Amino acid sequence: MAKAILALHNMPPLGLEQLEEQFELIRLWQEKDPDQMIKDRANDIVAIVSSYNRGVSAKMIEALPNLEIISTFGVGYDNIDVRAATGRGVVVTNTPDLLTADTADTALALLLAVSRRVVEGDAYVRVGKWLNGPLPLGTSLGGKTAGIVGLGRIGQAIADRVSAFDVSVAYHGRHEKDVPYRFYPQLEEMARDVDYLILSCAGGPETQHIVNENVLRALGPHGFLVNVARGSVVDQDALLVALSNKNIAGAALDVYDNEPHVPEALFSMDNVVLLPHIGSATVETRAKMGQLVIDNILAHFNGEPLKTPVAA
Ligand code: 8YV
Repeated sequence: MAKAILALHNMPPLGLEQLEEQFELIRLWQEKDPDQMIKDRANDIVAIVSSYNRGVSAKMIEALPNLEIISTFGVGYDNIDVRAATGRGVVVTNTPDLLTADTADTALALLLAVSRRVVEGDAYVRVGKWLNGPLPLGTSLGGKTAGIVGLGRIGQAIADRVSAFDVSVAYHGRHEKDVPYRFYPQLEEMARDVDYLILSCAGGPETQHIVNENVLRALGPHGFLVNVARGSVVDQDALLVALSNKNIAGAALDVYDNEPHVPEALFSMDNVVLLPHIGSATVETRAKMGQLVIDNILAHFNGEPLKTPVAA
């Protein structure tokens, strides 16, 4: 049996070539008929390389009888059916830690951009509006409070960074932690008390639409939403209504419901900043993430301990 790796996604800047030393590589995005390719090679596929926008369903796992490992290019694995994988004895690995700093930096970039009208200001200069008068005033960060949803590794790194800007931190999550920040068991209550609601929690059914109409109303007309987590955490329709009615001050988003599709209604709003899911998108970090994806696969087939298995 030929041992093949099914890559659902490329991993720039590193690429997948190292895997070709030991395995045949199926680059699915280059295939004319991806479904047929998977059917034809079902018995040969022993590993999958996935990513946040190319997930692995129970159906796919079931269709690949010799699958042993799913190695995902990212920290989030909400689009992988880990239960189905574990049930079949398939191991799942991800790339935690490496992308913590870059993703927290992205949250800070969004926070600053939306508060100080950075993107709007850039356009203002380019199109010559400055000649007619100054940009409307922005909002200070200092002295404000940020409520972080999900104080995991990325959330903690965001807390460290906003603290340096003299922003107080509160957090909401499943458990209270041993940290010097106020814990809110109720998200709506936290939203009422903070100026910035920053989302850095995992996606998946537990956090689906936890930022709903009530939470946005509680955040209020002076509150900003920053999302570097998953689009699924926010009820996107409720967000569109809150933004267009100015029920919240603004939103800065890196992630959306149906990426790369972004609701067009957002394009014309000057109180939003939109990024194309670039939380971890730096040359340095993506190279390290790619290497870890490869190292996990090689460790598995060499009978060595996995570097970063996800908890089943
Ligand atoms: C992606 C992410 O992994 O880590 C995650 O969960 O969402 C991102 O960092 C990255 O865009 C590569 O697929």
